[in-house]
This record gives sequence, structure tokens and C-alpha cells, in this order.
Amino acid sequence: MKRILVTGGAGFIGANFVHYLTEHSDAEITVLDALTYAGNLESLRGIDKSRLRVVIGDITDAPLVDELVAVTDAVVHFAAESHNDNSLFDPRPFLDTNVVGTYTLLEAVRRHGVRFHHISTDEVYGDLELEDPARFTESTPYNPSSPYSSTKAASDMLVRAWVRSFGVRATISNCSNNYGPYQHVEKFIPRQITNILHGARPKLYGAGANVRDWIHVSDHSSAVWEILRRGTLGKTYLIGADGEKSNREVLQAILGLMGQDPDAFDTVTDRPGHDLRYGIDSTVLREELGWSPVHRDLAAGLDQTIAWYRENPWWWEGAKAETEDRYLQQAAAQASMGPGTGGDKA
Ligand code: NAD
Ligand code: TDX
Repeated sequence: MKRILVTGGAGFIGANFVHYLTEHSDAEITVLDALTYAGNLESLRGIDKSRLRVVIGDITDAPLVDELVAVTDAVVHFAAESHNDNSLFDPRPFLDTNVVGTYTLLEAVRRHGVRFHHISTDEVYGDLELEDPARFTESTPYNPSSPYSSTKAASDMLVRAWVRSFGVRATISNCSNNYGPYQHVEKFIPRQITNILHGARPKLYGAGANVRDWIHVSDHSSAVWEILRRGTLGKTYLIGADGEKSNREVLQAILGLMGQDPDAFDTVTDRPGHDLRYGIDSTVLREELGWSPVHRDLAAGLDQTIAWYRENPWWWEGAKAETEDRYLQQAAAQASMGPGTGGDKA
């Protein structure tokens, strides 16, 4: 696998994966990214230019995708609309990119016989009860809740169908919540860190009891690299680092690490349909491929992440005001829709 095409390589996880590849392989990397609001070429700053080509373009552009796939050995597909909150207010781009974009890539890899790895999420499985000892496994039935997760579920199904019907050489990974450098300030952890750095109070949805299973983004990268090289074709792997914590616990850890009072946050209206809990059982990946996470201490990982945002305001400042404006618009839209329109599962 000398030539690797990384879609969404200017986004959070894609960019971290490109950095990982330059450090752990001698692959020649092509990034295909549309540079939506979530893409930032500055996330690729410092990478050896002789090994990296960046193509600004859309994964739904079939002729462009075909041209790039024709000259690659493998595609690692990160590009997506990735934010649940946005999907609740404007689902259309999620259908275009996550469903039609994945379809466009699958047709190209099918034509050219190219290896494909599809990046997906644990959210395709829906959610778990808070006190349930169960965790998601590769055989958990799909039960997505949001427009985002339903389009990711659809994309996974397309990959499975293209494997079975057309013999496409593909693998899928469904990972839990990532944190680390280069994550957009719309997401939970960077939003709270940058609020505190700006002197604004963090925002917790509802009571903050919802649980997410956190993994450092570099552990996600190492897992994907193992699956790409040694994974069984046609198979799905769950990626997780045993990092379950409630949102309140994570926020209070951030506040403590940043020298703030543990109660210095606001609770705001809950996300409609808000998934309660995610939890990943990654036994298959660990036993079959011998993978294990390096970052096992969430507090230490949060501390490093806080330091990164503190030291790199040039990277995130430009997106902060527009992101908070978007949250204000979404809150106003939610309020004007009135009770009962939130789709709450209860
Ligand atoms: P992100 O929003 O930070 O980045 C997405 C990237 O895709 C951006 O660079 C954007 O410009 C690009 N993009 C969007 N639409 C495109 C299009 N039509 N054509 C080309 N490029 C396009 O997302 P992320 O958090 O890095 O997530 C990457 C992938 O990982 C997604 O597939 C997501 O579903 C999956 N995932 C994310 C998490 C998480 O915690 N963030 C967890 C599990 C899985
Ligand atoms: O301001 C906030 N306050 C808050 O309490 C924000 C932005 C979020 N939250 C809560 C909602 C979630 O329970 O924090 C939790 C994490 O929220 P997000 O960062 O939006 O992540 P989530 O919705 O869990 O989805 C993420 O993980 C799975 C990624 O965005 C997805 O792309 C991935 O598939």
C-alpha cells in the first residue's frame, strides 16, 4: 500500500491520521477534502510536502473521485458531515456527503479494484441504558437515532452490500467519541475548553448524565492503520478504549484541570433525541489484530488537549465566533418549534 487516498484529510480525525501515516509508514498520501466549515488545511501544516498532495474537491464529484481512485492502492474514507446538532437543523448535507459520497467512492473502488476502509461511528447502534452492563459489539443491531447517525448507518450498509454483491475489498470500523488536537470547536470537549479560555461559561446539555466512551484520536489512527494492513476483508471492527464517562464528569475534569470552580458551567436545553450512553467492546480488534490503546488515562489526555488549545489559538480562534453564533441560531430555532417537536425518545 504505497499510495493512500485519505478523504476528509483536512478534518479532525483525517488530519490526525495523515500525521500518523507520515510518522508510521512511507506511504504517499493524497488528501481529498471539500474544505467545508469543518475542514482546515492548517491541520496539515508541517507535513513533508513531498509525501502529501492535497486535492480540494467533493466526494460526490464522480469524475474527480474516479480519477483519484484510479491511481491509488487504498482509500481511507473519513469525509463526512459529522456533527449531530447540525444534522438536526439541516439534514440534507448529511445525506449528500455521507450517503451519496460513500456511494460515489464505492463505485470508483469497485471499478478499479482498490482496497477501501470505511470510517464509521458507534452511533449506528443507537444508545444503551445508563445502568446496563452491556456494551456494543460487532453483532449489535443497527438502531440510529439522529439524521447524522442514520446517514452513517446507511453508508455502512452500502459498504456491506458492495462487499457482498460486487466483491469490493473493504473493511469498516465503528469508533467511539474521539478527542485530541485539531478537533473543531463545535464539539463538546473543545467547545468547553475554548469557552473557558475566552472567559465564557461551558454549556452542558440537560443534566449531563449522558455517557460517552472517549478515545484519544491517535489511538483511533493506530487502530485504523492495523485494520487497513491486517484486517479481514469484509469485516467490521469496533474501536474503543474503555473510556466511558458522563458529560458532567468530563466537564468537571476540564474545569478542575483549568483551575476553575467545578460548578462554573451553565446547563442548557437538551439535544432532541439525545443518545443516553455509548459503550464499546473492542475485544475482536484487540484479540485478532493485537491492537491496544496507548492513552488509557482520560485526565492526562484532557490535560494534553487543554494545553494544545491553549498553545494554538491561531488554529481555532477563527471558527469560534461563527460556531457560537450557529449554536445561538439553533437554540432559537429549537425554542420556536415548541414542545413535542424535539423528538425526545422518552
Ligand atoms: P470533521 O467534521 O472534523 O471532518 C470532516 C472532513 O470531511 C472535513 O475536513 C470536511 O471538509 C470534509 N468533508 C465534508 N464533506 C465533504 C465532501 N462532500 N467531500 C469531501 N470532503 C468533505 O469530522 P471528524 O470528527 O474528523 O470525523 C471523521 C470521520 O470519523 C467521519 O466519518 C465521522 O463519522 C467518523 N467518526 C467520528 C468520531 C468523532 O468522535 N469525531 C467518532 C467516530 C467516527
Ligand atoms: O456544548 C455541548 N454540550 C454538551 O453537553 C456539546 C457540543 C455537546 N454536549 C454533549 C452532547 C453529547 O452527549 O456532549 C456529548 C458529546 O457531544 P459531541 O461532541 O457533539 O459528540 P457526539 O454527539 O457524541 O458525537 C461524536 O461522537 C461520535 C462525533 O461528533 C460524531 O461524529 C461521532 O460519530
